[in-house]
Amino acid sequence: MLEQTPGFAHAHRSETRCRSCGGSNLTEVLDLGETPLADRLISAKHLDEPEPRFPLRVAFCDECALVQIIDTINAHMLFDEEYPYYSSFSPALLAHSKANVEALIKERALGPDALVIELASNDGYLLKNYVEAGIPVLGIDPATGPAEAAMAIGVPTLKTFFTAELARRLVAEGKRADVIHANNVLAHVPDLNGFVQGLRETLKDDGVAVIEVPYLKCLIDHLEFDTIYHEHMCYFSVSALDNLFRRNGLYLNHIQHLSIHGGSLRLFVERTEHPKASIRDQLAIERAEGVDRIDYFRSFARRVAEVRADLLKLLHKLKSQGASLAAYGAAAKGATLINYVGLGADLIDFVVDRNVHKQGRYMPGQKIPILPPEALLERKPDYVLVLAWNFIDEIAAQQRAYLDQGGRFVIPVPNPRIYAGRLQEGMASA
Ligand code: DWN
Ligand code: ZN
Repeated sequence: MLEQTPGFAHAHRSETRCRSCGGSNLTEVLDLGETPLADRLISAKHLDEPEPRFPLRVAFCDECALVQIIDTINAHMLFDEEYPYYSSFSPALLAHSKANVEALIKERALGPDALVIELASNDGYLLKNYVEAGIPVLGIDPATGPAEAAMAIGVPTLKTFFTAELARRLVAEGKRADVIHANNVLAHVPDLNGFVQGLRETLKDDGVAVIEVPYLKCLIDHLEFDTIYHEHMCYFSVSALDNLFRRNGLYLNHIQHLSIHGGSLRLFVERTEHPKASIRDQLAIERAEGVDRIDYFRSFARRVAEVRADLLKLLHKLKSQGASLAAYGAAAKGATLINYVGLGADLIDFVVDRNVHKQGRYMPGQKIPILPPEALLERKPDYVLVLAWNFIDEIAAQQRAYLDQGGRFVIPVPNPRIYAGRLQEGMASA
């Protein structure tokens, strides 16, 4: 099952140097223990087979302020033919991407002679909007299923990883882009500097790279520790991003704050420097709050352990009252949460998810079965732990009938609490 890849003696490597600046001043700030791969859902026929588990440790670089995991997993294991994530199963994500594309087409007067490239283009959830507008596009994504789904809806896609070498090939073919999208991929690349150099090569002189990343400050402030898993090698502050781009001849000129995925940044990166106030202001905020210094992370591990204790206490209390429990969202972050907190099939009867590629499989580690959302009204669990808490509004609207019939949600972070269709504070109500 574990494939040996040249130059990768084993599936796992412990880093001793920073992924961005190469420095060796990495200070560990959180250890989530031996963890299965978050998106490696188990199919029924493999249920009895040994499952790979790897250390999952987070460190801060004292030189460039980058927060990163020190455990690198072979990318071919993370994004293989079984990779189950399809962006189009989230209407909110589709609407978010469509609005972004429409704004860029207008702002940059993009037309049939332009070229838009997306890195980690998945199932064409974003590029399809350019295709509909008659603007040439190229998607790049190594995951077989999503890439083929994109091609099936008319989004040309290269099924491969984006590297500096591929960038040089594209440039040689005359494919330099007016706009490069890279959503939720900068954190996923093993060769960060090579990836950014590839971005620079592939961007037209007056082109812009529009990049979305989860924002480190939201992760720490809102205790979103479950968004830490092996696919996410880096956790970005504006300080660390500014250092990374500058070192590779690009400039972070503007940022927008987004609520998606628990709080993200949309970065506007170009080949010439003309920073807007949004950058200066956020760098000043980070300096003032110490996001670029180790002390900011000292209490994180303790606070994460408190969430684990509180969630376990709440769920065991509900169980002891005779309640039945299920969960919503076979998300990667859900795999981190159930394995770190220790939520097994003894506590959670099943997980539901709209993604048909996930249904019928089992959650990594805890092996909890994944069913279609209809199972909530069919089996009527008393409580549902929302693992995809980042889409709570959408899921609550969709599950109105379940909530109206007395079903209740449990929201795990930043503090475990009951949700009955409107937020109820703390645990007291349990
Ligand atoms: O970086 C990544 C982020 C962007 O997406 C990837 N590495 C993997 C993935 O992380 P995740 O799996 O934690 O992401 P989501 O988007 O929070 O996953 C939500 C899950 O919930 C998906 O499997 C889809 C499902 N879902 C659903 O069943 N009903 C989502 C919505 C909105 C719904 O209504
Ligand atoms: Zn560094």
